[in-house]
Amino acid sequence: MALTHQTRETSPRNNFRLRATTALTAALASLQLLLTLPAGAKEDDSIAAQNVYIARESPVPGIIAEELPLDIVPARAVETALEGGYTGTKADAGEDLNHYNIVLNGKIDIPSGAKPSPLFGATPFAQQMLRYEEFGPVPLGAEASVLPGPDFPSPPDAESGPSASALDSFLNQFITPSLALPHPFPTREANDPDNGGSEENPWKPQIESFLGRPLVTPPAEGRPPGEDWAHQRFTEFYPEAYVNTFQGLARPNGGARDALQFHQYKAGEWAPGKLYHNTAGIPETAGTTAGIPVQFHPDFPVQDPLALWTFDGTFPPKLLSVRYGEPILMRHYNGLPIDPAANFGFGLHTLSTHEHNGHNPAESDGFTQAFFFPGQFYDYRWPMVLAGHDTLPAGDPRASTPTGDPRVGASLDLGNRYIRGDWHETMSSHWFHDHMLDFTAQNVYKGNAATMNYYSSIDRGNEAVNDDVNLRLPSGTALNWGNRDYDINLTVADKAWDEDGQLFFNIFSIDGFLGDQLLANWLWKPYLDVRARRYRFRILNGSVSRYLRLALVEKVIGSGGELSGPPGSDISYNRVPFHMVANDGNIMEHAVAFDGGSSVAGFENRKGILPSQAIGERYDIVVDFAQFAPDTKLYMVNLLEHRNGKRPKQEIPLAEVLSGHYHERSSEPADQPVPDAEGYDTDPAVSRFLELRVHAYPDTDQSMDPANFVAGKQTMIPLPSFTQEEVDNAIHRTFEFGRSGGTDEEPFTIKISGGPGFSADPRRLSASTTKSGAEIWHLESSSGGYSHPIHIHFEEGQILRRDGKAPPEWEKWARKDLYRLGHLDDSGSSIDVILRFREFVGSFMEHCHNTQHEDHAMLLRWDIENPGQVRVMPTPLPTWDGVGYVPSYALPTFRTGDPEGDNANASEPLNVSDSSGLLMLSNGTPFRTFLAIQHEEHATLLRWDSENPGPVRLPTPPPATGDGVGDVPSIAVSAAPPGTVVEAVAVDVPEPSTLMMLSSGAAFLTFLAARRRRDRG
Ligand SMILES: [Cu+2]
Repeated sequence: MALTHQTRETSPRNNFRLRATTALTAALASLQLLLTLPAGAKEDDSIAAQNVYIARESPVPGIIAEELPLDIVPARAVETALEGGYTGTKADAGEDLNHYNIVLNGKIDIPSGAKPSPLFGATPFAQQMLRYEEFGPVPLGAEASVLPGPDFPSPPDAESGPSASALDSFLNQFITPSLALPHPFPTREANDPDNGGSEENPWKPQIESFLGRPLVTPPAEGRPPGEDWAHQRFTEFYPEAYVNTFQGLARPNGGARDALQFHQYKAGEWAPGKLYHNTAGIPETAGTTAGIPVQFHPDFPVQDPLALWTFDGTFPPKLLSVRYGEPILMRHYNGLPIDPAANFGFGLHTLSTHEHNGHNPAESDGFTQAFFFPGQFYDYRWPMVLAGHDTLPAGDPRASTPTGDPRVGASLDLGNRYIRGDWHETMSSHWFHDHMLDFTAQNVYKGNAATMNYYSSIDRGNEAVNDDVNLRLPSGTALNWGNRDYDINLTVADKAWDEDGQLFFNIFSIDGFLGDQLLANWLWKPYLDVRARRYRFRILNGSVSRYLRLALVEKVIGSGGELSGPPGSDISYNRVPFHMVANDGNIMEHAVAFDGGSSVAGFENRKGILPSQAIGERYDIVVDFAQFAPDTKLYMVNLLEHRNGKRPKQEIPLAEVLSGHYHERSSEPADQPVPDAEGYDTDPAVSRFLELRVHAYPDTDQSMDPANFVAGKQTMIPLPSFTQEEVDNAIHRTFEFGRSGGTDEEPFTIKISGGPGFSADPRRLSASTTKSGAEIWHLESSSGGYSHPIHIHFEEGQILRRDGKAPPEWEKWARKDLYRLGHLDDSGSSIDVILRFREFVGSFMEHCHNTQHEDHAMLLRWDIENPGQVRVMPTPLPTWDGVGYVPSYALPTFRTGDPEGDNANASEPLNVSDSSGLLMLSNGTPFRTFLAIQHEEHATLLRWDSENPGPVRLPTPPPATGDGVGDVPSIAVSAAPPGTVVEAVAVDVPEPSTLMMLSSGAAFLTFLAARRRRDRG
C-alpha cells in the first residue's frame, strides 16, 4: 500500500528531472554491481543472477532502478485484493476438509477431492438448452450529450451485491434510448482522480466501512492510470459500439436485454411460434429471458447468489456479437462483494477480463495484474481490426465487413465496407473470461465466461448473401447480418455441486479440478430443438482442467444401428459425420470431414468423433440434420476419460459408452454411473450430455456445403503466409513447461530459452517482440505426468511441427491459439509455432490453460514493443486506492530469444559492426545519452527512434548527464536512416562488463546485454 501512496504524492515529470542524473548514475552503479555478480557464475546459480534489470525512466516517481533490490522478489499483487480480514482462500480455509479420500480407495478422483454431485432425481434430457443471450451493443453517443446519470448502484453491506431492481434499472439506461451515453464518459486514459480523471469509486463509503480505513481518492475506473495503459490509438479506433455489463451475484434474469437481441424475438426462428422464441421452454419465457433463474436443472436448487458470479448475474450465459471495422467499448463493472470472504468458498472479487484471442491492445487484453475492484469499472476497448491493418490498405473485397444494421426491422442492407488489413487473419468464434492473477480457474468456473462472435463479410451470419465473399455458413436470413437461427454457441464444461446442490470448487486441487457433471451452456443434460437442415456449432471447452473428445450419434429404435445401446434397451446408435470448419475461432483453409474417409499424416478423420479439445479450444463444426427424419434424436457424447486433473487418461470406445459397458456398475440411464460410498469407478463425464431433437425444415437451406471446401476443392480462408526470409530471420524462443524449481504451493514453472524454471511473476518480462517481426516459439513439456494446453495471447500461430512431424489436417489448415503439450496421440512434447506481431504493443501473457496450473504459477509475461524501444513497460500494482506501478525486470534473453545454437535457424542480430568511433545517428548526430549494459563479450543495442516514439516518453528536457560517465569504449553502430525503425544491432566490444553512458539532446538509449552461449564458436 505504501508503494501506491508514495506514487501519489509526487509529480512524475518534475521528480524525474530533478533526480535523473543521480538516478542514472546510481542505476549504473547498481547495474555494475549486478553485472559483476554473475561473472564466472553458473547459469542456474540464482534467479537474481539470471535477471538483468533494465534501466528505465519510470512514469511513477520514486520507483526507479536505483531502488530495486538486487534480490528482487516477485510482486504478485493478490494481497491487495484480499485486504480486510478473512479471504475465503486457502490462506484461511484451514485443512482440505472436503477431501473425500477416494483416491486412496483406488477410485477415480472426480469430482476432485469431493463427493459426487447429487442429481435430485432429475431426468436427463428433459429441460430445454438455453441459447446464449446477446449483450446487444448500442451506438456510443457523443460525450457532449452526456448528462450525469445514476452511479453504479451500491450494495447494502460488504457481503452482498446491489439489489436486482437497482441493477436492472442501471442496465436499462443503456438500453432505452438505444444510444449509450455512459457516465462517466469513456476516456483515453483511465478515469482516475489522481491522474486527471473526475470520478471516484461510488462504493467508497461501503468499502471504507469494511476496510476500517479511509480510501485515498479511489478511482472509478480500475484500469491502470496514465499513458502506459491509455487506450492505444484511441482516436483512430474510437469506439462506435458500446456495451455495459457487470459481474454480479446470481439472480433471476429481469429480461433487461430482451430488446437488445438483434432478433428481439420477432425474426426468423426467434419469432413467435418458431423454434427458439421460447427461451427456456416453459410458458413464462415466451419471447423473454425474464424469470430465468440461475439453476442447472429445474429439479435442482436455485444457486445461491454467492455461488455463481455471472455477467449481469444472470442466465442465460452471454454472447457479444461484433463486426470488424466497428471498434467496441465494453464497460465491465465489478458488482461483487467487497468482502473477499463472501465467496461461497471459492472465487475472488477482483477481475481482469481477457478477450481470448482478440487482436487487441494490451490495456484491453486482461493482463493478469491489471485487475479491478468491486464498485469499479474497467473500459475494455476492442478495435476490431484485421491483423495487418498497418501494412495492407483497404481494397480487397474479402477484407470487409457488413454495412447494415443487424437489428430486426432495419432496412435491407446487405452491403460490405472494405477495411484495412489481411483478410486471411479474419477471426470468428471467440470468448472472453476472467484472467485474475492466481484465481482464473475459480472465477471462470464461477461464471466469468462469455462468448463472442466476430462477424465479417466472409462470415457475416447471413447464409443468403451470395456475393462471392460470404462463405454462407449456416446462420439464417432474417437479419442483415448476425443471424443465429442455425448457428449455436455451445459451451461444454464440467461442474460439481455440493449436497445442497450449490456449485462447488475444491481450492486445494492444484493439479487440476474436475467436475463429475458435464454441462451444456451451464445446464445439466438439456435438449435442443433443431431443424432438418445444416447447423453450425461453435463448441467451446470451458472447463478448468478437463479435456474433451466429443462424438455425435443418432439414436435408432431397434437394433439396426451400428453400435448397440444398453442390453435389452432396443436402442442402437449410428455415428453422425460432420465437418470441422474452424479451429480456435479461425475458419480453416479447408473443411475437414470427420467421416472416417481419409487418413492424413497418420491421423484418421474418424467418423462422428472430434479430436482432443483442451481447455479453451474452440471447434466450429457443421452438421447436416437434413439426413434425419423429424423426431429423430441425436446425442453429443464425451469419450475422453480423466482419472484426475493432471491430464486426460484415455479415450473410451464409443461402443462401450453407448452400451453402458464402460459404466459397469451403472443403473439406468446406462451412461450415468451411480457412485457408491467410495465414489465413482469410472469418469461420470464420459457420457451423453446433450440431446438434439430434429424438427422438419419447411424452407430451403441456403448455407454452404462444407464438402465443397475440403482439401483439393475450394478454400475457405487460406492461411496467412510467411516468406522464407521471415522464417530464416525469425527470432526463436523456447518455453519449457514443467515443475523444475517449483514449490508445493507454486509447483508449475516455465523455463525460458534454457534458463531456470520460473514461477509466474507479472514483473518478470520473459520475452519482448517487436510489432513487425515473425518469431518461432518452441513449446516443450518436461513434466511427464501432466498435460499442458498452452495459450499464447494476442496472435494466432501456425503449428510448424509437433514432435518433429506435420500436424494433422485439422491443424494443418488452421491457425491456433492453444497448443496441446502432453499425453494423447494428438498432443506432443514439443510444438513449434510461427507467429507474427503487429499493430499494438504492451504486456501480454502465455500460460497453461489448465487454469489450475496457470493459477499455480505456470504463466509468463511477454511484451510487444515498438521497434527500437528502450524502455520496459512498468508493472501495474492495483489496490483499492488506485493502481500504482513498479518497475519490471527482464530476463537477459528477453529481446534476443534463444541463445545462438539452441535451435536451428536461430536468428543472428543484424548489422554487426565493431569499427571504432562514437555512436552516431545516420544523420551524423552523435548519441549523447544512453545507458549501456555490457555483458560478457557481446551485447545487443536497441535504439529508440525519435521519428517513431510510440508509447515511449522521453524526459523533457533530457537528463543533463555528463558525457563519458563510466568507461566508454569505442563503439560504432551502423545506424538506420532517419525516421526508420531500428533493428537490433549486435556489437562486439573488447571488455566484458563495461558500462557506458553518453548524453544527447535527442535520445535516451538503453544498451542491452544479450547473454550469449559461452560455448559459442
Ligand atoms: Cu498445465
